[in-house]
Amino acid sequence: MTRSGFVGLAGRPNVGKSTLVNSLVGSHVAIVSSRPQTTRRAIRGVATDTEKELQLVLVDLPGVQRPRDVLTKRMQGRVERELADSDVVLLVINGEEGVGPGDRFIVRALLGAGTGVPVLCAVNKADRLGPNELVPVLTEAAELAGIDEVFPISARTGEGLPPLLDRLAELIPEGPYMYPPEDSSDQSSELLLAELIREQVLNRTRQEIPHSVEVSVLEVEPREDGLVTVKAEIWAETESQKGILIGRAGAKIGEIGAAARRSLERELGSQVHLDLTVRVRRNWRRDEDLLDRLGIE
Ligand SMILES: Nc1nc2c(ncn2[C@@H]2O[C@H](COP(=O)(O)OP(=O)(O)OP(=O)(O)O)[C@@H](O)[C@H]2O)c(=O)[nH]1
Ligand SMILES: [Mg+2]
Repeated sequence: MTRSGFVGLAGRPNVGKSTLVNSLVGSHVAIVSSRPQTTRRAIRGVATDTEKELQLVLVDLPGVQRPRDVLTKRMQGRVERELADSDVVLLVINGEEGVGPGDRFIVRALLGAGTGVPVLCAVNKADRLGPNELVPVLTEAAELAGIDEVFPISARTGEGLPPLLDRLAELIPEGPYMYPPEDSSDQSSELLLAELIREQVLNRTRQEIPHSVEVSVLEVEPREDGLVTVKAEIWAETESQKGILIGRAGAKIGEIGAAARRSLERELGSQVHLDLTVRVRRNWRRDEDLLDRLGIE
């Protein structure tokens, strides 16, 4: 009998939830950056082990934060619904920073929701800590009310993942696979490509720019000679942000474009011609209809 179920990832921004999803799925399904609030949508990463007849559907979620605008309010609403619908919640903590008020807030919210969903805790970035630094964080995490089990892990190196996986597997109910075993995520190909482009923007911009940018893929066209043409827009909210994204004599957009093209080529396994334009879309973060169409709900 197969088992299949949802593992919801809860945690503050930047603790490594998306890195962990990629590591468990074994491919780059969720974008990662050193900027907080990288993830905007609930992305399902699918990890199927046909020998063990087990499918974990890892629900990567935006980091829990105080909403600032319609965009972040929607992101939080989605987090709450997804966590309530999970079979297991995995609270991810940044081991480098230890347990803080933000983590306590999330735990209280999880318990307060009264869903009865079991909550495990992963203390991430263990690769950055010596044993003397790790133990106190594990103890603090274990003392959080409602957390029974704590796993030290490194999403980056894969250290500590096997025992966590075994425990998750025990908590997943029997039932048919929810996704075909060969799938690695539920995203459309256009959305994944747009996210990969946004990842390169996040890696190369600072301050308010990462939060102000969205990417939309308009066209993906395989050509006869095997090359794939991808046409995409990078949205900024103001003319000045647009200027920064383009850079002096187009230097910044050139850099973003070159890195994004390499990333798309890895994903598509073919050569890519990437046609990028920067466009001002004022207040896209407040436009409810647009956010609906972007799948940020
Ligand atoms: N050293 C180390 N760095 C890590 C590890 N996991 C994640 N990181 C880094 O931490 C940063 C944030 O990682 P993400 O996976 O984007 O974090 P997130 O929790 O998904 O963040 P949001 O989407 O903003 O909520 C990136 O720079 C990662 O490379 C880890 O195990 N070790
Ligand atoms: Mg993320």
